[in-house]
Amino acid sequence: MGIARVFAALLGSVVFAAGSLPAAAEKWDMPTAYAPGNFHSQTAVMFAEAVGRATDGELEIVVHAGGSLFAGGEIKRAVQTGQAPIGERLMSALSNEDAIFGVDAVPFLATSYDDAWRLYQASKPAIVEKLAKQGLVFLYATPWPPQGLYSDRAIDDVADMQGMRFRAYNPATSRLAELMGATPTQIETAELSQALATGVANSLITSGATGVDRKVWEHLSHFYDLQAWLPKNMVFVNKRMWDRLDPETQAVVRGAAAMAESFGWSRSEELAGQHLTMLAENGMQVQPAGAALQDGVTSIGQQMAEEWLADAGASGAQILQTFRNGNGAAKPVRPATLVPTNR
Ligand code: PCA
Repeated sequence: MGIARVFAALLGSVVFAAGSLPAAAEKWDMPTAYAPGNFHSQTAVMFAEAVGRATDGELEIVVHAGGSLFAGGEIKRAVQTGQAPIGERLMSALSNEDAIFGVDAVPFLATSYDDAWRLYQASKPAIVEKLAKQGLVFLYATPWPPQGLYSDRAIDDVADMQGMRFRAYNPATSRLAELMGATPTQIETAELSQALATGVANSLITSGATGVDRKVWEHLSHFYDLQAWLPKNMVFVNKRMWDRLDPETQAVVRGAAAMAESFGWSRSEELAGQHLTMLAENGMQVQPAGAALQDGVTSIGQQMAEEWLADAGASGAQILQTFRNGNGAAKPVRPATLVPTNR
């Protein structure tokens, strides 16, 4: 497809290191949790291909999407313990380990791609440092499209969520469900269709991307475009495995990661509207949240922002200050050559 060609064209920038390779060929399995067709998974595959080409196959990264190698909830630990050298995980799913990981799932803190990028830049040093302490090397992070509310009935107000069975994907979505009076259950996307089919859940907050990946229109009827936050997936490497790479190969991996990140951010933004169109084409009522619902979730969001700050302490306050001062570089403009040629 066009995207792959575009990515290949960019390889020139990392091929410089191809003359200097690791001593012996390495194969790295890369577990990820989301559908093979999802743009995060596709970005990971392109990243892997870029590394493979630029190292002439000396470092081969094989993506295992859809939780096929490790379920989403197991990936971080698998990489930390060296069962997998590299992996991708939803950052905010780890907020029980450190509130810093939950910075991008605070409702209504950063709701546009530009703000999400600035929040990312403001929080990145703390995230990188936290992962380093856990024996992990951070590579790149890309956002899911803005989060909205799905349900099997009309929801006009937060009160309508009372007693709903709510699918959560991280501690913040569980907390949000509780504050709305719903009952949360933590479910990975790989299990989402089944949970909806069996009635384990009848509502959730997620992106249009996940709604499309899991064909939620088979079970749910309404989508409210809250645009509440843009959570990120992040890719990290086991430090011991990283240290086995020579500096040139590390530079290749970093270069491919930077390209993957820039591509992932652009692709997410491009797809956001298309996903909502697909939900509507498949019979869902796709609409902005009504004022009462939007206001209700916003005030819950304010409470959650205060709770997050209390958990995240001085480091969280520093991140918010940097973000609110408008610091953090502006989002990179996608190079013209990255525009997909298939549309
Ligand atoms: N999809 C993932 C996380 C956020 C998103 O948009 C999920 O639903 O698990």
